[in-house]
Amino acid sequence: SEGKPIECTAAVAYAPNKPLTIEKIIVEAPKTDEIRVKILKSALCHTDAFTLSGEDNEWPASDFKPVILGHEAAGIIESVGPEVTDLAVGDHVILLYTAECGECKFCLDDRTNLCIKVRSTQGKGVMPDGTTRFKTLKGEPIYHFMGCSTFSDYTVVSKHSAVKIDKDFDLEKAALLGCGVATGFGAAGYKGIGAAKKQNQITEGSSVAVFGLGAVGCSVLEGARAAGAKKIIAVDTNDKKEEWARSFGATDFVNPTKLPEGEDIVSKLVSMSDDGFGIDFTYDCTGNVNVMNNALMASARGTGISTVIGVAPAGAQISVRPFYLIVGRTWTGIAFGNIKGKSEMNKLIEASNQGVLSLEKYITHKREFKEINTAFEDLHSGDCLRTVFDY
Ligand code: NAD
Ligand code: AHE
Ligand code: ZN
Ligand code: ZN
Repeated sequence: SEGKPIECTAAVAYAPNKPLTIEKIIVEAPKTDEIRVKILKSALCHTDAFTLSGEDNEWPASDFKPVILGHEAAGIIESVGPEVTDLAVGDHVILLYTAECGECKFCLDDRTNLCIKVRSTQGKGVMPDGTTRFKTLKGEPIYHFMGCSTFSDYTVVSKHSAVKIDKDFDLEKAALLGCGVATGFGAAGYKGIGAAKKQNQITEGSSVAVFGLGAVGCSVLEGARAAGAKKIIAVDTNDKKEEWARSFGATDFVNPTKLPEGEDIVSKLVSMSDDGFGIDFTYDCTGNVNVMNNALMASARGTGISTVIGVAPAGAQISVRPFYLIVGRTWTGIAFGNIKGKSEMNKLIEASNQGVLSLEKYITHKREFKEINTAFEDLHSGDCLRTVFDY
């Protein structure tokens, strides 16, 4: 089908909070600098659910356009458009919602991964030329999502939005490296991977607190263990997460809703630090701005670093007394673990092969692609880290 449209099955989102529609669609051929990928394994991330809720700043409920969601997946290149030289038909790839063109101001700066080559059109749900490669059978455009749109048998992405991996690396594990688990592990900065803007790497013997123990939070825990943190405090409102958290390296578990009368999570965490001045590295992996505020306040006076990873609903704002920053705390945020997807993916694969990053433990559910709507329910059940779909 080189150069020709493909008819295939996709799960299309037509309106906020409505189930996805499984239907036949047309996927156009890749244009210049684009590739068409046959998706083999895709996972469901909380951000897909967040977007489907209509609460995403870039996909406001008011003008929700039909869109194919999904951004955590691995597949095989079916065809390439003109000018594609570093990727070829048959290559196994992980899709990158944070692209890496290797040439822009941000790709040339080792402090960040925020490539801008395709970001503006990506935020509008179209390809770099402003049009879509997806159409309904009636010929209407269906929009792209995060430059990936993995909830389809085939997708078209920029050549900058995919990284080639070894053909013998397990594709279910590869799919997870497309978002959540890579994000948390990169945020911890083990051996400089992602490295949370280099200076924010978790150091040997430090204290860490992670709020929100989904796939993202659990991979921060694993990254903290790998980086040699001494005290790793897992914080979640769901007690069922404690066992998992400890298996990923947590030394302590705190449920903020179960604290004794008059005690709050900030003073609790500060009291757990060796010197009583707070926790060296804290992370929000919930998307809840009150948690973000608490994570900052619980970080250490003078040297604490608090990282926002969770995606907050449209309009939500963080706020603390400025004095918390005056006395030396750093408040920062991170996208895709600050990982440069093309140049650093092999470090994550190596960490997986060495057993430092236990990818298989995050796959708690497996489903057929056509069961995708049930998978959204799994995500909210509280006992799911990642559901991986088989296409
Ligand atoms: P998830 O929903 O699976 O996990 C969230 C966890 O937070 C759950 O265990 C839940 O019990 C817990 N939680 C909810 N409210 C809490 C509270 N008030 N205090 C403590 N714990 C609380 O989500 P996920 O897939 O792990 O993603 C986590 C967040 O990170 C989401 O907001 C997602 O959109 C975002 N995300 C961001 C990036 C990025 O690059 N910045 C990448 C992936 C995911
Ligand atoms: N459209 C959202 C952006 C939300 C957001 O922060 N996205 C994260 C990835 S979440 C993946 O599960 C991110 O990496 N952002 C960097 C970027 O370039 O957007 C909103 O709130 O507007
Ligand atoms: Zn995600
Ligand atoms: Zn770039």
